[in-house]
Amino acid sequence: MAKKKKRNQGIEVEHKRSDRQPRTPSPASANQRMYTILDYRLEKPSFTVRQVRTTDGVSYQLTGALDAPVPPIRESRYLSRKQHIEIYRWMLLNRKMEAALENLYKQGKVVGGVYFGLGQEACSCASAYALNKEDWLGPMIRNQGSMLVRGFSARDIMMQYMAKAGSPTRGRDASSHFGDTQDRNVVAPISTLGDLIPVLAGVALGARLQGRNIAVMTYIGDGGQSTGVTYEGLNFAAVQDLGLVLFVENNVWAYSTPSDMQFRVKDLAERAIAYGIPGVIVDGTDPCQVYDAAHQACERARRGEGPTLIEAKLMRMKGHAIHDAAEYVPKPLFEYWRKRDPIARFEDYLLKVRKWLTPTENRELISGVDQQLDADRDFAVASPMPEPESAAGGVYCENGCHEIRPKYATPKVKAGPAARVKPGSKESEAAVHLK
Ligand SMILES: Cc1ncc(C[n+]2csc(CCOP(=O)(O)OP(=O)(O)O)c2C)c(N)n1
Ligand SMILES: [Mg+2]
Repeated sequence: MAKKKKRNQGIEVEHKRSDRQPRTPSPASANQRMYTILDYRLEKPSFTVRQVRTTDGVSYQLTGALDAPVPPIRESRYLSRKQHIEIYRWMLLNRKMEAALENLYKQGKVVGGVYFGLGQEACSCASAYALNKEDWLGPMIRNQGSMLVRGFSARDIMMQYMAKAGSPTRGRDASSHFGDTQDRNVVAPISTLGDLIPVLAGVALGARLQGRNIAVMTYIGDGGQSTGVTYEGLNFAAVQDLGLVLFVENNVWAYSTPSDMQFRVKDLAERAIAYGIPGVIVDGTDPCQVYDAAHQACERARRGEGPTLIEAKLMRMKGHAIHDAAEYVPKPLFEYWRKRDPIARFEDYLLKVRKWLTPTENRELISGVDQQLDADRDFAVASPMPEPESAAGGVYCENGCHEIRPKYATPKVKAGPAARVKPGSKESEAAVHLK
């Protein structure tokens, strides 16, 4: 009975720890329920982006306190000095690798587009850093930092974007749709938004059936969380007490739709109340807050107590992908978040506040990252493309041993607008057979 009570009040559980917040005042009436959401932030940004319809289309109007002082980094309760520096290095590698990818794209070496996590490095890197080896990760396309932390190299990611023969998918995909279910416990990103949530819940269920509780971490955006499958997956994890750690990366934009057009709750962490699970808010530009929340959620997952929803507030500092110049974003919003840059603030924290890195050590660390990236980029650029004849193999199975026979072989009519085919003509008969 006592256990049941604790479970049903899951949202309260986190507050019994050392960062206890003032008790919620008694409800004014017995009919009124009160819920609390743990909020780690040292600053609560207050701005709104509203869509304004004009005769030419739409634009976005920004209002709010944009000159607020930049918040400090919140001291971590768990991370050692060494771990701080490791996370800082991952964040640098994440950013510099994406800058290198942008250059490769501009040199025409990338096949397809490039997706960036600029401004989101703290969230990607510090969250994945909280996972143990036997836990699982399901990154989204912007979480390239998480993939680095989980053991993929910048070389793997660059080769993948260039569709090289030696890339993780051997040239079968040209962005980050790759994982490793054998060694690194990484489910490949799924572009259908929200679908990773039930998949990761399933991974946790699979582990449970083998007698283990593990943490399974995945991400969803402020836009993607609107999908039905997000509800289904998270609700399933909640009722089954599966160890899902869901980061809702609220980066203000879903492509060109501002979050104000996406949901009406004040904070997306409030959604946790409806699932009956803990909801936490962190400043997604502060790696210490991200790590601490992720660590607590992972520990809860490993204890078999169920999922946690962590909303990370941050900003997508580029367009949706390289083809999107993000012209629709009001410029002062970029200014506001640039002052809250996760890497510059963490660097400042390590050098000036904690004094855990001297300027010389920092320069050495940065040049080590640069050297590693240069070597990875040169290797990736020089490596060969796959042989065209190999294209059909290794798509549906790892070894490429399954022959895929084309059902209809070479088209008998030239592809072209269907309207041009005259009804009743020979070509139209062939077109019917081709369907
Ligand atoms: C189910 C589904 N609907 C639509 C899309 C097309 N789509 C790809 S990314 C995107 C916007 C995603 O925004 P958000 O979830 O906020 O993530 P962010 O890009 O900000 O990281 C959309 C609509 C999709 N991939 N899947
Ligand atoms: Mg978004």
